[in-house]
Amino acid sequence: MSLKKQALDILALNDRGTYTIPTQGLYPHQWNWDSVFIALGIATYDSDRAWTEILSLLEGQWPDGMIPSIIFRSDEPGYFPGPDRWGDTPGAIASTGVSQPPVLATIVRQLTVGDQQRRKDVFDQMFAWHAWFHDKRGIDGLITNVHPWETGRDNCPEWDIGLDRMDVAPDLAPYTRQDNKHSDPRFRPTELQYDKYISIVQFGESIGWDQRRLTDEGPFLMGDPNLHFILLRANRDLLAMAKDIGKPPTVIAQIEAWIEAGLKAADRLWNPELEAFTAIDVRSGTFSPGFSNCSGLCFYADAGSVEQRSKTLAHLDRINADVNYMLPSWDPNDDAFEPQRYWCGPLWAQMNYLTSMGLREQGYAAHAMELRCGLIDAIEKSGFWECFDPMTGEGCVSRNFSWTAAIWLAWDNETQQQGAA
Ligand code: 9WN
Repeated sequence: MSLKKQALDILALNDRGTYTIPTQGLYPHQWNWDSVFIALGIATYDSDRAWTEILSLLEGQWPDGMIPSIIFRSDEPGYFPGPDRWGDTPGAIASTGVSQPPVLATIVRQLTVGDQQRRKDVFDQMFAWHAWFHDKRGIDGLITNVHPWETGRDNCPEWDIGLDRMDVAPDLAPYTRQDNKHSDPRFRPTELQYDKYISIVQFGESIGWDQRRLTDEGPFLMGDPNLHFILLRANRDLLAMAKDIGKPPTVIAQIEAWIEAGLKAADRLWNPELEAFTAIDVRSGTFSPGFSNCSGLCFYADAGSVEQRSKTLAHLDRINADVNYMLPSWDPNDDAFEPQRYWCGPLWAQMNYLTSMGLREQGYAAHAMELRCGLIDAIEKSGFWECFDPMTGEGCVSRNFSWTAAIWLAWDNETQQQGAA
């Protein structure tokens, strides 16, 4: 069967009418940034259904503007922690109490070229979400995260510094993991990491999900290049849409101020020892020790000095020489590199998509192509997995994965259009 047919079948298989699950079994609900990438793929053959995916995600928005990482749309018991563990959340639909990387405005801008009405329909909700990030997770312009799940990069070794500094809650209520029933435990986070993930959830629930308190007083607080650069880029796209649909000067000025603050604060993520953008433990000032697959998002955000960008390209070249399939989620030079364990090494479709997009926009077509080929080669070898071993191209964790299929379709569509032009 052709790869295109396989990708279309996966999106059909995971379609739940108005939203799409990431994969059957392991992730039976609606995930935030998954839905946005999925919309990008669906848009290649059904723009109305793609738009429904975006609107359904927005239905989960909280009154304070946050769009949660997971919207629990069914009673499906196969995912832990489910709605019971997150407790009472203020959105119209039960959800988690943390967010995920805001790729929404960037993809909405792509999906609505020439369609001012759709932009108008969702603008205020996107603006409110960005305001939420700045108000609730901002520390002098730096966007932080209170939980590794909020970064979308769960067990990346970046978070070890912050997790090592926190204790498992002494009164942690007993729980049973479900993820390891659906996938091989050697691919997934460890038991101790899960105890800490659930301890943070327990803390958030105990303070009624007061989001500023969670940032200021919670057990975990790190600055994340993924959230920071993705929001910075999303603000640029929001600004372009604000101008296109004639938003008032106050709105334009607010977004411009966010961009300026984001550009300035990016320097706080520059690890002087490694000479790369990495996560930082905000409370201790300690930097993460390796280059991850969001370190190169400075191009996507159009941030960083000439020198920072050239050092970043040098890291990409170094890593390209070490692996067979770009771009690993963790630095192959670091001891914590594990090529098959989730965010400790495997390459991920959505990260290759974003990094490669930034590189291409900034004029680094060859580097962009290495990332595109890394993913496409892995898919050709193994199929549409959640992530892939960067040494062998073998698929890891879950198969029939929605965003991997969606990104393949988006790139395939782009190639067809270029060929036709
Ligand atoms: C927790 C759904 C999600 C992705 C994340 C990825 C993983 C969940 C988990 O799966 O996280 O949100 O249980 O491991 O890390 O990026 O959105 O695909």
